[in-house]
Amino acid sequence: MVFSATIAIIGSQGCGKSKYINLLANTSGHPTPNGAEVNIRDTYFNIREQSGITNEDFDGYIVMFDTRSSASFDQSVQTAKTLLQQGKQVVWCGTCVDSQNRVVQWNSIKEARNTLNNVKYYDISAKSGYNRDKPFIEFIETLSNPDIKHELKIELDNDIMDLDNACNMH
Ligand SMILES: Nc1nc2c(ncn2[C@@H]2O[C@H](COP(=O)(O)OP(=O)(O)O)[C@@H](O)[C@H]2O)c(=O)[nH]1
Ligand SMILES: [Mg+2]
Repeated sequence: MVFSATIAIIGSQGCGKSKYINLLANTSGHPTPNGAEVNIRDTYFNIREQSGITNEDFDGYIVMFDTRSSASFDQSVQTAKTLLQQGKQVVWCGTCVDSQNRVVQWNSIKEARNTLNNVKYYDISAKSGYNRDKPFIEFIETLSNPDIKHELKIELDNDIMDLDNACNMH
């Protein structure tokens, strides 16, 4: 183990937190009563599902919304804003991108991201596994020691979501 981190997954009811946590538990670890313990790239993550911000302090936060719901999106923008104001490490994710019913489009994400310190963003799907590990690789990059940072930076540079290009793809 190189290092370990506690991660909260925060998002509106039904946005897909549990399904994503189950996917991670099944592929990289095991479930816990309110989350999962997983090992990604030799890094141990203790993940906890949360419906909102609490007083509890985590090393990192995945703020999630359902790309099929603008209410879920709006709520996630507020959550991310609050956490960023508190100086927290945040990765923002829109899930269920396998679905044909996407309503939150890239320009909305891009615009909101401008007000969120250009927070890292990933489209994910707990159904297809799309970008499953990316938020965690991001945390390893931002939270871990400089040696690992260098190695992972190269990897992320190669495939991190480029919003300008992604806009053209969607
Ligand atoms: N198509 C699709 N459905 C999903 C995905 N993630 C979650 N769901 C569905 O969305 C619903 C709510 O998911 P859940 O994980 O329980 O949401 P939570 O309340 O945030 O924990 C369930 O019916 C899931 O099967 C996804 O990536 N793709
Ligand atoms: Mg749940």
